[in-house]
Order: sequence, then structure tokens, then C-alpha cells
Amino acid sequence: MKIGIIGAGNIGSNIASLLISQDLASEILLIDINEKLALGKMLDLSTLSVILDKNIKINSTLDYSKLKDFDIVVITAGITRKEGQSREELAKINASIVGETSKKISEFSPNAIIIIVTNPLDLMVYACYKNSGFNKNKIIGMAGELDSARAKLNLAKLKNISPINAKINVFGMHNDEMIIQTSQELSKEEFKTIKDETINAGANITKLLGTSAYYAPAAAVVKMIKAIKNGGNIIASVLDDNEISFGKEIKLSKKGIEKIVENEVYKSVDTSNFIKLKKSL
Ligand code: TXD
Repeated sequence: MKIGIIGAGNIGSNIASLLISQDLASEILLIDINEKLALGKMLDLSTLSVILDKNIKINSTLDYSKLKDFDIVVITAGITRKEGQSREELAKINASIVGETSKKISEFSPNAIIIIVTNPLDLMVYACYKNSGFNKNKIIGMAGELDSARAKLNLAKLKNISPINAKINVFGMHNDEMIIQTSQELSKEEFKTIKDETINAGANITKLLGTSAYYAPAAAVVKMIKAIKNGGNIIASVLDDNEISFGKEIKLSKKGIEKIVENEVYKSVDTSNFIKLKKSL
């Protein structure tokens, strides 16, 4: 598969590294407004591929015409959240970056599946949809797998179980209104602890690193790419008939979203903030 990555920063370059090591791409193209950064990452990643004995074509460019007929394009381009900054503050500037990028993707890779990573995630899925003109089933946002992994870690810690066995998922918006669903019996206090810790997980890392998390977000994108390649279910931000996007369980294939798995929790998602921000874009 030919996989394009727009934004060769922390998440973008880690996605590339994982794709190379897991044999998931025949060709990788890095595009970044910072050409030197993309070139440097490309040279480092190319060397990595040689060390791992992988025969993968890896390039970097700012010329979108090189993104011709790619199968999957991941958008991580944007400005990151700084300490104390809300995801929504990023909305306007990142919507214009995602919008411009999406137009280029539709021009050169009209049959691609687009994976959005840029925050504020759910709104960026909408910005991509509006600017790419793509069908809704070809645009998916990464957050649910990341938030669910964070919730699994928190549940495992609280109950002293392995995170692998933690039955807990996160749906809805990728913000403080995320919805947690678990089959594990929990007291009200325990549920609240897990919810609070999961909501704060990203901000805690940002506080420590001075930038947002990147290893786990990159791994979550790669999980989505595997589901596209081999077929499989994941949680991702997807658009509904009212052009509102939030995290739902979906069945993916090489054609895009095959099916949305219904769940009564979707009805309790608060979409008011999304609708307000959508109008302000
Ligand atoms: O769950 C989630 N979806 C997320 C999302 C989890 C963590 C971080 N999340 C968001 O992903 C974060 O708030 C950012 O909006 C994106 C990317 O995060 P990353 O950590 O990779 O940021 P970097 O390292 O700053 O990389 C962004 C790159 C950087 O190299 C810029 O030069 C580039 O984007 N950039 C652009 N590339 C191409 N075109 C344009 N216009 C452009 N603008 C910036």
C-alpha cells in the first residue's frame, strides 16, 4: 500500500517508523511545510529501513503532485496543544491547514482513505469532509483507540489486572465529554476516577513533555491502517447524516467504512459544542 503522511512531526514520523518495521507499506511519502524536517526524517527513516532489511520506497516533498494515487493519507499537520491550551483554541488555524491539505489529497489521490489525527479531532474530520468533497465513508479520525487504551491502562491499574483484559472503551467526542463504557463492575467512585484519569491523560503527558503524546497516537493510527488492510473493527471519529463527527465503533476494509456498529451510548453524546464550533470555522 502507498501511504502518504502529511505532517512529518512527532506523530507522523513515528507512524512511518511503525509502518516500516511492520511491513505495512510499499511506499511512504512524507509531506511537511518544514521541508528540512521532512528531509531529515526521511533520511533517518530510510536508514532505519535498511537496518531492518526492508525494501520500502521512502520520500519527502512539499510537492503534492508526488502524492499521486495513494491508498491511505494520514493528516497530522497542524499546530500542537501547548500546556494549558484547549483543543478548541487550535480549531481555526488547524481547520485551515487540514482544509488546504484535504483539497490537495482530493486532487492527487481521489480514491484514498484519509485518516485525520490533527486536533481538535472531531472538528477536523468535518473540515476534511467539507474541503475534500470525499464520501463520508472515506474519512476517519483517530482518537477512540487512543482514549480507549488510556482507559484500559487506568482500569487495569485500579483493579490490578492486565490492560489486555480490561473491558473498557471510549466513544463520543475527543475532549472532556468523552463517553466511557465498561462491562467491569465498578463503584461510582471507581468509575469517576477512571473517567477523570482518562480525560486528563493527554494533558498530563503534555505537561511533562512540553508537547502532546506521540508514540501511542502513532500506534493507534497504525492499528487503523491494519484494519483497513486486513479488515477489522476499531473505534474512530466518523461523520453522521447531520455532518457531526464523533467516536463510534466501525468495521473497516480497503473500501473504507463498511459499517457503523450501533451502540446506545451514541445517543448520549453531547454534540452542542461541536455544532457551535462548526459554525465558527
Ligand atoms: O488523539 C489524537 N487525535 C491526538 C492528536 C493525540 C495527540 C496529538 N494530536 C494532534 O496531532 C496534535 O494536537 C497535533 O494537532 C497533531 C500532530 O501532533 P504532533 O505531535 O505530530 O505535532 P508536531 O510534531 O508539531 O507535527 C506537526 C507537523 C509539523 O512538523 C509541522 O511543520 C507540520 O505538522 N505542519 C504542516 N505540514 C504540512 N502542511 C502544513 N500546512 C503544515 N502546518 C504544520
